[in-house]
Amino acid sequence: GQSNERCAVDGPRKDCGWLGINDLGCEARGCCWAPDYDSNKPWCFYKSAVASAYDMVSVRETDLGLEGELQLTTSGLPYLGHDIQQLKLSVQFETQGRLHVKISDWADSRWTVPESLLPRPSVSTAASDPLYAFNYQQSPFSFSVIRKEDGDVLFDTTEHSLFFKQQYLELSSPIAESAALYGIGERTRSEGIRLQRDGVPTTLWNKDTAAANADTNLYGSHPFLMAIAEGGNAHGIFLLNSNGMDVVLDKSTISYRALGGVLDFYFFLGPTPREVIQQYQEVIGKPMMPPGWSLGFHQCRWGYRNVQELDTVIESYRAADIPLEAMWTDIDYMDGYRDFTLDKKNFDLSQMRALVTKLHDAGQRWVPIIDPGIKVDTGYPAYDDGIREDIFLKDANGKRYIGKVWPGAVHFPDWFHPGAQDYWTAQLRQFHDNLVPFDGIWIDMNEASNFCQAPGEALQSNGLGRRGLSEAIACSHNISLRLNLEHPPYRINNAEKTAPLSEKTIPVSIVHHDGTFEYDAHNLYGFTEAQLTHRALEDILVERPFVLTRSSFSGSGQYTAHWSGDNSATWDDLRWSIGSVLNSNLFGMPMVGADICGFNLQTTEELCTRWISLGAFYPFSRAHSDHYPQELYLWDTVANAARKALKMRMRLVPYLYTAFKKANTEGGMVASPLWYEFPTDASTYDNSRQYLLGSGVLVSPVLEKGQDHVDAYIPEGTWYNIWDYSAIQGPQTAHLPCPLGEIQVHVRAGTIIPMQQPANTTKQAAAGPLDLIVALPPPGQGVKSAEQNVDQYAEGAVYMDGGAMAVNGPDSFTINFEARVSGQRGRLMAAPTFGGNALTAQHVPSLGNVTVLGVECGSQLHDPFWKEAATFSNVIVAGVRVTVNQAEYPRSS
Ligand code: MIG
Repeated sequence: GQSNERCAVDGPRKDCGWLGINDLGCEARGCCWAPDYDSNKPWCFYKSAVASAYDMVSVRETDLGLEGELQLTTSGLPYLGHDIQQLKLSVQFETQGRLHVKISDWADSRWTVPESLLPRPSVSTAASDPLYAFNYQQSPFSFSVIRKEDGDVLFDTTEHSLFFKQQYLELSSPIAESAALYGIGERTRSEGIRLQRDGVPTTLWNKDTAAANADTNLYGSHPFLMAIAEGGNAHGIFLLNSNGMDVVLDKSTISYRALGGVLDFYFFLGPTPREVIQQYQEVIGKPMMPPGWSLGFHQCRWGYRNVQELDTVIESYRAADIPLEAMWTDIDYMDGYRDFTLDKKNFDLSQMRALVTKLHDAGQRWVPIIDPGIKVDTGYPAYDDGIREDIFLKDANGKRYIGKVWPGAVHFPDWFHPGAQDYWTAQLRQFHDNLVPFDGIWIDMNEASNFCQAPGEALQSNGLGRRGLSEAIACSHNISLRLNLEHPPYRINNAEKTAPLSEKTIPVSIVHHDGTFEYDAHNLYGFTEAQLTHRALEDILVERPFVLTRSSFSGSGQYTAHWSGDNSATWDDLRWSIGSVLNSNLFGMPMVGADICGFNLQTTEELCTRWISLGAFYPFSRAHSDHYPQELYLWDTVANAARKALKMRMRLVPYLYTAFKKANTEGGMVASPLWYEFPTDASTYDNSRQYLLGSGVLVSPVLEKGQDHVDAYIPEGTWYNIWDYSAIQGPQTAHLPCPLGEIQVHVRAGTIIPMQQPANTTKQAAAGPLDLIVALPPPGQGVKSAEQNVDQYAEGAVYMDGGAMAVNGPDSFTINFEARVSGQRGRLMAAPTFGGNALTAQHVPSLGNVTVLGVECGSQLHDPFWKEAATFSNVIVAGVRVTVNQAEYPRSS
């Protein structure tokens, strides 16, 4: 027993407590207590018996790799519970860049993320020439993953214990101190997206904590890590496990500590960051293709009081000539916060219909919010249907769980119930078909958030029920006192408190219809809701679905857009928003934005001005606030900035849409950190102040009060200011002027950017011709073409599909553009491919202005130089317009 041993205060400490444990609690665990104010060493730590080991007692080769049996030989950390004696190791060489290493219980009876929710890629033969080697030792069992090319050890458990207990799994590996690490969220990263190696656990446990709280667990869980080694080789590690967990990174080690499930690891060998993301998305699914309209600008506020107020906002945007694609409505529209209903007085049915008709007639959209909690209220159809179909979550005694959210007492749908999809689709359908035809759905509070403070807390459900019966409803009592679920022996660092896992959410002792414990599936609640909502909209709408979710898990990006949650109107939050947008992209949810101008607190004119200049270039661009009126037309400075930035966004919609199509079909990010494109440039690794949209647009905002310049890192190559076309040469850090109302945005030489007209809705914008910016590198620089004698080269593409449901459907087309300059001759080519028949592609726009950057005005301007480029009507060379013919451009009819 460890209790007779002495406490080695100066040695390495293995954490035996949690934040807030005291000397008595610590001693009760038989551990050592030694406060240490100078470092972040644990104060409560084990005396010994800290090792755990297994032997591999048998191993055999399989078609895909190998399978082995592990037997416990050394049991450690008795306080954390009993060990599972016999384990199964399965190693699969799935693809050249992807290795799958799974350690589960021998009987395979433990919780794993259901295939129905996240189908794993099927593999039938082992990769023939993988980029990795997998090595193992039998006694004690350990394994390592090595990059064959250079022998780099990516993961190695040799020096570390393997713990596999009922409620505690642990596996660790060295990770090079020189590696730049990213991922492991969702979390607002106050220090930027590069992970700190400070030993503070990053906790994955979905929680309704405002995003304004930096460096704590938030709404989503993504156990995915990206590492860039010195020299630029990247790899990824994904632990597919939905249980609560801590991931601890210090200078030399990464350690995973999960509260259940199995150790299901995927290793992605890259070697580029883009390839790592693509390999990751082959497992979790590629990002959904957003409908084109969702790339317009969105306005929301919590606190719009009535239809007239919505109408005033819409009209004011029109009057101010600021783009507005979609008007949003928060929970205010509902009748007593009942989902799928309208408040009779302030959001009268016929007035709401008239408003939405008016929006639709103007090419605009309406998106309402839906929360998962269904009000307990007999006579309310969503409640009655749910009772009849028995789809609400129940406690272990078979009683429906009662929680508290905005409507008062609620039941929560059990998304794992086989009837849940039909129930949810039917509710959304009746709302859409019989009440108001929404264009997309915003799902909030799906961690799930629960206001019940204590079991038995009385709920004032808004007065009387519909039938006039008075209700005496209370938060459900703790279903059963499963303390081992509420307070597992190992405490994850949940919201940095000593809170039980169920704090502010559905109790973890709830059992789903299929027997799943909420303990295991908690982190999947928002993911399943998003999946069901997406599928419901596929049935109900004729257009591609648009769902916006707060809570997420690895794989959510296949179904939904995401916003970063409740930020505040502060300069810190403005700055942090870039990291949140980039992390969401890293996690496979590229359609993402932060609440522009800030959600909590009163914004200021200057902050809001800077925020819209930046937010216009978020992949998902929505202004939202907690009751504060901060629509963009309310201040002249903000309105001017909004017009400037949002009109440029509207110009860029074809470019953005094409970037989303690429992510949707090939995998990848849409907004990316600079290292995504420039992985060997170490000066990009700590940059969380700028980002790229697609591979050709660089966004460099001002993020501090009172500044009129931005210090922007300009990566290798030539870059052109998107407004005045001035060129700047990288790599350098440039001190660029950026007065209030402006933002620095650059186009990368080598890129052709498709642009539409600067209208206020995507529909109007798409009605006009397509313009191109052809950004040529200066002669002799950055030539990508394999062809000989090409001095300047640029390429780009545009994908369009008229908003059809299917990607690459019959109405879709892609035009690949290439510009080549050899000596005094230039040529611009457009090569179309049609998803269906060229004749059915009705949406091919005509070509408008083509702006060619990177050629000198003068000798090259005239014949014969642009004769061969002669495909477009108005070609502007170095600012001068020349007329050419349009022979080669595909015409629709
Ligand atoms: O308890 O619906 O993050 O965007 O405005 C707050 C009201 C509930 C939280 C969301 C926020 C939304 C608010 N919701």
